[in-house]
Amino acid sequence: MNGAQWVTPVDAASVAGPAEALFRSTFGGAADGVWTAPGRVNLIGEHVDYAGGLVLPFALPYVTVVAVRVRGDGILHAVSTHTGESWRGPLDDVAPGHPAGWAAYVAGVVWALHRSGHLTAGTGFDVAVHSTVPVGSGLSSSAALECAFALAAADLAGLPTDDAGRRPLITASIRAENEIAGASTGGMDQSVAMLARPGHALLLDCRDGATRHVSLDFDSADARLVVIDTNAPHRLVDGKYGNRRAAIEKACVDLGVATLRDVADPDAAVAGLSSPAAQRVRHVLGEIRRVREVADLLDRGRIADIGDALNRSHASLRDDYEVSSVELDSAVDAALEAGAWGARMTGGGFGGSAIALVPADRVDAVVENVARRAETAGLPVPQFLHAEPSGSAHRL
Ligand code: GAF
Repeated sequence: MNGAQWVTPVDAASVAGPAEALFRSTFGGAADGVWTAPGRVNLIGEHVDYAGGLVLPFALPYVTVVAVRVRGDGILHAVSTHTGESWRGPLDDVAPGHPAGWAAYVAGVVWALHRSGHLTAGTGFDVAVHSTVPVGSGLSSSAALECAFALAAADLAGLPTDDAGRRPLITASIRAENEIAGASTGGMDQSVAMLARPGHALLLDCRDGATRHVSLDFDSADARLVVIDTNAPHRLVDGKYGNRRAAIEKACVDLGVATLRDVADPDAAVAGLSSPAAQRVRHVLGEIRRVREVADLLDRGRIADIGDALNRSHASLRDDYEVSSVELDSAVDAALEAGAWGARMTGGGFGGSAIALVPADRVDAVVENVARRAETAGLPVPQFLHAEPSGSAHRL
C-alpha cells in the first residue's frame, strides 16, 4: 500500500492482553474482570448534540480496555499503557479539575456514580487502561475510557447493564467529562459507546434521548468508509469547543427557545441574528436537516447517495461553524479529488479526523492522494483507520 499508514484493529481474542499484563505488574494478582468500550466516528450530525439535535454516529473496531479490581478503602489507583503515568488518591478528593488529565475520566465516573446513588461511598478501584483508539484524534478515546470503566463499576456493583441500565452510566460518563475533566461536550460519544450495534449507526435524538439503529452496510454498495486521522491534535478543553457551545446557548436565549430544535421558522431565526451567531445557527439547523436526509437514504439502502450530504456538512462546518482546519480541509479535498463519493471532518474539529465514503476500488487511490497532499503542503503525516460499524461496551 505505497507507504500509507494504516492502523489495524486488534482482534477480540488479544485485545485484553496489555491491560491484564499492566494490571498484574502494577497491582499483583488478577483483576476482577476486563471491560471494553469503542471509539466512534460520527457519520453526520456535527456540533448539534448540545443543541438538542439529531446525530448519526457509529462505533469503531478500535477500543479502550480496562482491567479493574474493587478495593474497599475509597482509593482509586489508575495506570495506563499510553502514558506510563499513574494516578492514586482518595476518591473523596475528586472535584472539578482534580485529578487533571486522563485520570479525570475514571475518577469522574466514580464521582458521578456516587452522587447519583449508584455506588456506595468508600468503594475504591485498581484500574489498568489500554487503548487502541488513537488518542487526541477526535475518535472519542476519552468517552471510550469513561464508558468502559462505568460499565465495569456497574457490573462489579451488581447494577443492570442492559440498554436501560446503561442510561445512568451514560449520564455519569458525561458528568465526568463536563464537570471533572472540564470539557463541555454534548453526550453523543458516550451514548454511542454504550448503545451501538454492529452493522448499524445510532440515530440519537439529543432532545429526548430517543434512539433508533439504522442499518449501515457498506458492502452492499461496494463502499468503504475510511477514517483519516490527520495527526493534527484535537483538544476539547482549550476553549474553542466551549466557545461554540456558548454561542449556541446565547442564540437560544436571544431566540427565546429552549433548544435550536424548537425553532419554528429557521430562515427567520437566522435572519434575526447578527454575525457570527447567524452562521452558527444556520449550521446547526442545516445539519439537523442533513441528518434526517442521510437517515432516510440509509433506510432506503442508498448508501452511495449520501456523499453529497457529507460534503455539504463539511462546507457548513468549515464556512459557517468555523471548526475545520487546514489539515482537515486538505484531507477532504484530496479524498474527493481521488474519487470519494463524499468526505467531511468528524467529531469536534480543530484538527483530529475526517471520514471519506469511497467506492471499494478507489480506497488505495484516495489514501495515497490524501497522504501526498499532506506531504506537499508540509502537514503532519496522516494515518488511516477502518470504519466497520461495531458493537458497544461489554465485558470481555
Ligand atoms: C465532540 C463532543 F464530545 C461531542 O459531544 C460532539 O459535540 C462532537 O464533538 C461534535 O459533534 O466529539
